[in-house]
Amino acid sequence: MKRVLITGINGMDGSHLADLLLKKDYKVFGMERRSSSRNRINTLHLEDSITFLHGDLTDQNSLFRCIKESDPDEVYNLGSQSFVGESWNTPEQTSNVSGLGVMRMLEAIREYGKPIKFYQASTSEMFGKMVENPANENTPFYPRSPYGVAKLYGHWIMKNYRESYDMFTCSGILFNHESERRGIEFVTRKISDGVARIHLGLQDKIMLGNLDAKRDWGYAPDYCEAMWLMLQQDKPDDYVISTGDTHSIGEFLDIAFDEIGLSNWKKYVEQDSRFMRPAEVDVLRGDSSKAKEKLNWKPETTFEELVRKMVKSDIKLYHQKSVYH
Ligand code: NAP
Ligand code: G4F
Repeated sequence: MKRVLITGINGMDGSHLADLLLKKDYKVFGMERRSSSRNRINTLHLEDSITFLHGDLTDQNSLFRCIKESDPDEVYNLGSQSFVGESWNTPEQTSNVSGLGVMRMLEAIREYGKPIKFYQASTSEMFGKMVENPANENTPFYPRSPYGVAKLYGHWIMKNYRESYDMFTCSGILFNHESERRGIEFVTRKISDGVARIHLGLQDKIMLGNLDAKRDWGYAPDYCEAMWLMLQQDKPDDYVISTGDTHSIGEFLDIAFDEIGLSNWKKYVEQDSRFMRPAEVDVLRGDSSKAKEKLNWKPETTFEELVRKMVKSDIKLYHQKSVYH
């Protein structure tokens, strides 16, 4: 039985990846940070099937210990301060976790000595102000936020450890992917939750920032399959994972409101300067031909299916709560 350590286990991707690897018969260890109130909304269903370990990407010794206790064949480093907007408020913390944290985990693996395969969660935010559209593995980077810059350090240090120490390290340059488990502050979940609340009479308006932004949105469980495939190859490499299509926030709103039978979302959406960013990534679109060819991977879930799934799930969640809040 293969053993795996996943950082960021309670996040969206961490929980979906654990679901996938349990199905593939892995022994799963999930690293979480200590918190004053437990945050296992996404992993409650996994409490009896995986082992939780306490560790923090800013604490080197905790990573040594997590590696030792899990003795993994594969490590998926999904832990990160992953909210781009927040990275301007906490640039130092973001750089420490999402940048230096990668180096610390690589050091822990290197010191342990066993040939562990390593996956780094890189991001399309590294392309930022896209110099080529769609972007592929050879497109130059141009990050536009402290988060994007931190992730670029993580990406390069991963590559450097591959070249310096012959380690099996891979990077998935994943474009935006979403699911029913997405954090509530990200625009897609903010919309699906807001639409559910409007449908149930709990809210009148959704306050948003830049409505002109366009993203290449895919479905998180499809993307977790790609992460796993990368570590099953003979040689380590980096891959862009994307749908190849880009959609505006307006298009997301069209489908989300259509799901509750409303055609004119403009009556329910207001722009609010609090949600504007100091520097914006206007558009993202990826070319995942390499993943298609080498990993035999392609996205299964369409944009429309994704939006409808998220709205349906949020309506269901409110129905399941005895008291709406
Ligand atoms: P997410 O839901 O925000 O999950 C991130 C996880 O990282 C959370 O469980 C969080 O734990 C954990 N974390 C934060 N700080 C940490 C620290 N100091 N030490 C250890 N763990 C820490 O993010 P996601 O959407 O699943 O994304 C997974 C990874 O892929 C992230 O690295 C993200 O940057 C990257 N990525 C995401 C996308 C996307 O569209 N979703 C695209 C490209 C790349 P707490 O719950 O304790 O905060
Ligand atoms: O949903 P978002 O916050 O995601 P963003 O910034 O694209 O980052 C996500 O995807 C990256 C991959 O490309 C990941 F690396 C990263 O960890 C994260 O998962 O914002 C999407 C767009 C932005 O242009 C933002 O300005 O939506 C725009 N937006 C407009 N109104 C809003 C809002 N974003 C948020 N979060 N909230 C708003 O009210």
